Amino acid sequence: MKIAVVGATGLVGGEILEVLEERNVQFDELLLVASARSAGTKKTFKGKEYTVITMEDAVAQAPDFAIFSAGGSTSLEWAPKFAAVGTTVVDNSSAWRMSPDHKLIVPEINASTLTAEDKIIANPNCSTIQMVVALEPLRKRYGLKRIVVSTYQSVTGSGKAAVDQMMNERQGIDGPMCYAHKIDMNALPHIDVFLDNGYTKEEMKMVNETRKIFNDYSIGITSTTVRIPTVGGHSESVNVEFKEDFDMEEVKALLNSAEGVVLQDDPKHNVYPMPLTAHKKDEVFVGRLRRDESQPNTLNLWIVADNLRKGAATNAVQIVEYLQKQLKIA
Ligand code: 2RA
Repeated sequence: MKIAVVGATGLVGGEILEVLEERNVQFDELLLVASARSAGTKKTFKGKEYTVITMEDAVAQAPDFAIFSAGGSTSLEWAPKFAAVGTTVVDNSSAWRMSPDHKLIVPEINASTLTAEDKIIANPNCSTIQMVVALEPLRKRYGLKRIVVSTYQSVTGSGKAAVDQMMNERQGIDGPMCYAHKIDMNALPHIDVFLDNGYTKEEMKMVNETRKIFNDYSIGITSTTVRIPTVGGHSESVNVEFKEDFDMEEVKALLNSAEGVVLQDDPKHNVYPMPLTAHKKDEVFVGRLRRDESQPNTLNLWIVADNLRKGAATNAVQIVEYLQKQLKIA
């Protein structure tokens, strides 16, 4: 099996390599791919040195899989070229997520919809993935009526330069700005660009992607996404109204047994999910469960996951694992 990591020199690219190693994904050949500017640089993987190659060279080698984290415009241009030589592409950008002809996959929820004909598969936005993984067992049991979500998103979601800005500010160093404002000691209710409806693209991704993944366009969803000066993971406060009432002990049992979910809910002993404890982990962590006493059938929960892991690299690698194991691709 030949696999390409496209955008291998970026934060998510590096995380993809870590996940491939940790999960011992078997392959015969690994291609590290980046822009012409980065081609020729060296990266070490599992003790072996690799030379980063260009997109053209990677397509010519027709890998079985290509995991992309290289931005939407690169994906729009190059994913079809890889697919044309038989490569199955798993793309982390937003380029294909809302395309009616492409699937938006979270393995715990809808991997079973995949077929060998799917050559460009979209990985959802990080903030969407962790929310739908946590809600899936509750959706199946109680039905979803409405979701109100507020996020507290790690700076790593914007990439290495944003982390550098935060650390420079923390050390009192003037440096390049990735955000409209200082990020350290601050909270920015501004992730991606503002749209005509007053929401940001990030907020509308959570609305639109969630409905597509659950294949339920009746769910009411509203979102506020906020950047905070942390690394390690995104946190989300979710208020979810179900179609029917729920039993709290059953909710905890459903979450405890749900694939990819870890329940951390013991406030009396200061046990609840946090970015510091979710960092470099592949699961979605859920806690602070409490009934919303202001309206029936409604639950509050706190959801944390490493946005570079389950929010991007791990979810993409899990899709490749599913294709290999269930569909016997490569
Ligand atoms: C962010 N979800 O956190 C977006 C893209 N990774 O910046």
